[in-house]
Amino acid sequence: MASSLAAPNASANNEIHCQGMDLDHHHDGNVLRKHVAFFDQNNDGIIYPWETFRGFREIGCGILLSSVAALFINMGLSAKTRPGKSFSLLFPIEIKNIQMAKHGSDSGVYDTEGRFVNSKFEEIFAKHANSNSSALTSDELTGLLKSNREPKDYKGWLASYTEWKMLYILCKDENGLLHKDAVRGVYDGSLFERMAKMRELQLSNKKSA
Ligand SMILES: [Ca+2]
Repeated sequence: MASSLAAPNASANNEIHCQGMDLDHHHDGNVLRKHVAFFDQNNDGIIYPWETFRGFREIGCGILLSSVAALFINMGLSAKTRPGKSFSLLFPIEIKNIQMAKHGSDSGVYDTEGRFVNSKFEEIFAKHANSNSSALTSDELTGLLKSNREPKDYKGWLASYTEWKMLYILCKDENGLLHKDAVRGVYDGSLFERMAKMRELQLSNKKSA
């Protein structure tokens, strides 16, 4: 589903968004929080569905996909990040507790405290990037997802599948490769900022053209 929704918005210049970045590598602190902080538009530590929606729009996703993502993510994660608090129909996600919303069948690149585990990150490419050591093909990505699956963890399977496939669609280059730098930038959140800036630039160029 994600592919059919996102495809019309995936521009031919995707590789410009995602590659050739000299990223600052964070080895300490809660990198998982940095990963999601982009979506907290007003920096109040809470992500509401409309902020998730705007974040997805800013990185180039269509209205329908952004709506589905916002509902899916906020409804799925809100309660997990608000331990001891009553249910809220506004589905807020509290960033300080985001590590509590980690799902199973993932790559283990975030540990239980939300820290970045470089060895697990390197393992993804050591094990699965066979045709090109610093990038994944679509088939290699499918292999990665299958090998991460924990038995009967269907929610984790779906969450991982959705995240990785969306990333692939948005960031693959013209040869269908998902580059290591782009994946690293997703883990620490820096890629989202760059994609949003690139998109802003492209839109203003279009207007002035
Ligand atoms: Ca907010």
